[in-house]
Amino acid sequence: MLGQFTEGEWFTEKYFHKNVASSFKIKSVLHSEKSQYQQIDVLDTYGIGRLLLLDGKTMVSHVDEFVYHEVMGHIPNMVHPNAKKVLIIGGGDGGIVREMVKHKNLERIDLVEIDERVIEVSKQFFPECTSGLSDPRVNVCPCDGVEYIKSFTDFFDIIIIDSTDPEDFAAGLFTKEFYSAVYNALTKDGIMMAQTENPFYDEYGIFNFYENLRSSFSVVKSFTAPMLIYPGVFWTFAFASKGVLPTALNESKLDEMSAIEKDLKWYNMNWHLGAFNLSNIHKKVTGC
Ligand code: AG3
Repeated sequence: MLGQFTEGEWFTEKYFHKNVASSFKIKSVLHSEKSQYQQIDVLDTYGIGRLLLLDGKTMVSHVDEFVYHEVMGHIPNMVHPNAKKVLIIGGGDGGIVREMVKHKNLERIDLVEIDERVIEVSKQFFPECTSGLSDPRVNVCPCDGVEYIKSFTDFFDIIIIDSTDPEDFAAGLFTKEFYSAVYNALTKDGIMMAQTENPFYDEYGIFNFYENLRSSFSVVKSFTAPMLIYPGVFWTFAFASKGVLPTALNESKLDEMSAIEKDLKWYNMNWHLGAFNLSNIHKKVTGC
């Protein structure tokens, strides 16, 4: 036993007002600590390999991390006409940076994670996620993204909000004020991406995040990709921009992406083009 978990028992995340749950059988407990911001645990599990938990919520597992990180990393790069500067807020596990560094046109990638311990624990237990952090274009800043972004105007081409659920210190990453600061920090062709929870359970009132996005951005779209370890699996993501459309692929990137996508496990350009056709429940809950 380490922290609150014991080998051979089950880790359970309860959600949707704690009336529904997902469970994973624990093979061993690799790490457990309380940082300044949250409880951080790493479990090895029988079904899904290593699992990173923040405050008892599933964040990253070997079985599906590539889905989340590939879609967040490649969609904006494939439609931005000429991206050079990227900001990732949250995402201390490094998974999105790993996908970003595959794009040669990027010159600067800032990773702003409020909890430095998430970065260190990820380096130790999820080295396949953090491999991009040593790229010379990457600057890691252990600080508050909400404050960081306020000092930039018309600067980043792509901003990714890789947050946890909209509770506690992450709640500020889903507000009108924050999205307006993101808008100001973006260049004229700028694109913002964010994770936006599960529309079936709609525990946090997803429509509001999308309304908040629409109060700043003229293009606000949504798509889904399965995240096996997140509540209810059916996971949604937002794409917002000042005019760039999510399905207008940048022709000058087609050859590079054809080469990159050969080694990806989820993303390919045909999937990308279809991803923005939404089911009725998804349209209704997001207003997209
Ligand atoms: N971001 C977490 C998404 C929300 C998960 N919610 C939950 N388990 N209740 C993951 C960071 C991956 N880079």
